[in-house]
Amino acid sequence: MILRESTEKNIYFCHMPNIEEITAHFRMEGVFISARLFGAGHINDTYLVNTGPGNSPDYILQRINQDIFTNIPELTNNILKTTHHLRQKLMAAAPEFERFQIIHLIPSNNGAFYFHDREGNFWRLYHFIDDGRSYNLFENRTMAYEAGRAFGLFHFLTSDMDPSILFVVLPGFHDVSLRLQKFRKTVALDPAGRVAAVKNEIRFVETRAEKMVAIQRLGEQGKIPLRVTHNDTKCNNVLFNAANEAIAIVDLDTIMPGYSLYDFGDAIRTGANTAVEDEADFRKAVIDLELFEAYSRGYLSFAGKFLNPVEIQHLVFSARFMTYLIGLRFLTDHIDGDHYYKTAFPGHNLQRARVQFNLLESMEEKAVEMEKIIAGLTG
Ligand code: ADP
Ligand code: GN1
Ligand code: MG
Repeated sequence: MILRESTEKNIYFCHMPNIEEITAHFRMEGVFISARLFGAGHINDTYLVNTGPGNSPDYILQRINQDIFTNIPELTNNILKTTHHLRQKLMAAAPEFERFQIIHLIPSNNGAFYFHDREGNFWRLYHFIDDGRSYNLFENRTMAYEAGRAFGLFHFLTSDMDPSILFVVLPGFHDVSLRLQKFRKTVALDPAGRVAAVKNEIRFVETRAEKMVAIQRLGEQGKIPLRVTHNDTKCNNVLFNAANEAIAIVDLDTIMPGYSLYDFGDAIRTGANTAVEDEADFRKAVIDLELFEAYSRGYLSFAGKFLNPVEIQHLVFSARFMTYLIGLRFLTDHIDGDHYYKTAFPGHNLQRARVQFNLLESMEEKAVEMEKIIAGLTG
């Protein structure tokens, strides 16, 4: 047993698998020296693998969460198709983009880009971006601007890709009607006996439910296009160098067809927020308009070139929508007994949901200012 290193809470325990044996199945340079748990993701098990001698590269090894991702060959194909496209486009782009790195998968010995072990686990290896750091909150406007540029560039470079060539890794991932159905079913079943204690949160969800289908409706009406989207644009999925420049986007599991608004909204939810996602005092979580302006400016410096007017009109709403949706998912998981997200203590998911709901309320209060900021940037 080892203690999981996490920037969130240092109290996740898990068994340390035999990393040396697993990495031997990949075409890795250098010789295995050591490995440790790494990062603060809620989904996969992530290890930093050090190799030797001397300057031989380090790697990120991940056990992909199979409870969530059930078709790993197709998921891997999505990553390969998209990273290949991004790399080709970046090579042809202006030299100022040279600092952007596209993470790449290391082939396994049999030529696949994952290794399926005897216990049925799927493993993959990425090269490690060693000058990249991730943050659970942006510390200044430069970082928010840079993250906005990184996701804007991602959308821009993939805007000529046909999203239908991608596999739908998680059907209905951002489908709020489905999420509400699951929520209501879970509330009715009350499997962990937690419903009575979260009546206020349930009311909070229900009073906003009807309005939240707006983006889905725009899609159904053909007013916004399906694009190649990342679908998990939270701030710790961007890596920064020491000069606070964004140098890579990670966590590519959820790349699939989606709406640009989902990616924009999810990034604002975490990147223009004054508190971490599981802040104990949820009142600290409010929208920071300066970070919002900076992210939007960075994003629109690329996305302004191809978003349609309806997408632009709904940018501010998308931040409220994604904050609602993720709050709803945290609350559902809490009521369900914590089966989806990794948790470090009882009530962790409820704490996360409350942070989202407080943040959403502050976005509702600041909606007019947020609209003015977008109007000023797109004017
Ligand atoms: P999860 O799906 O569990 O969030 P991620 O793929 O986001 O897993 O990985 C967890 C963390 O590991 C990221 O937030 C980032 O800090 C770090 N990370 C992931 N891939 C790389 C990489 N190739 N180079 C450097 N750091 C990485
Ligand atoms: C998960 O993998 P990670 O920790 O970056 C989740 C996202 C949520 C996020 C909330 C596949 O992201 O959808 O927005 O937690 N990823 C999946 O922190 O469910
Ligand atoms: Mg992640």
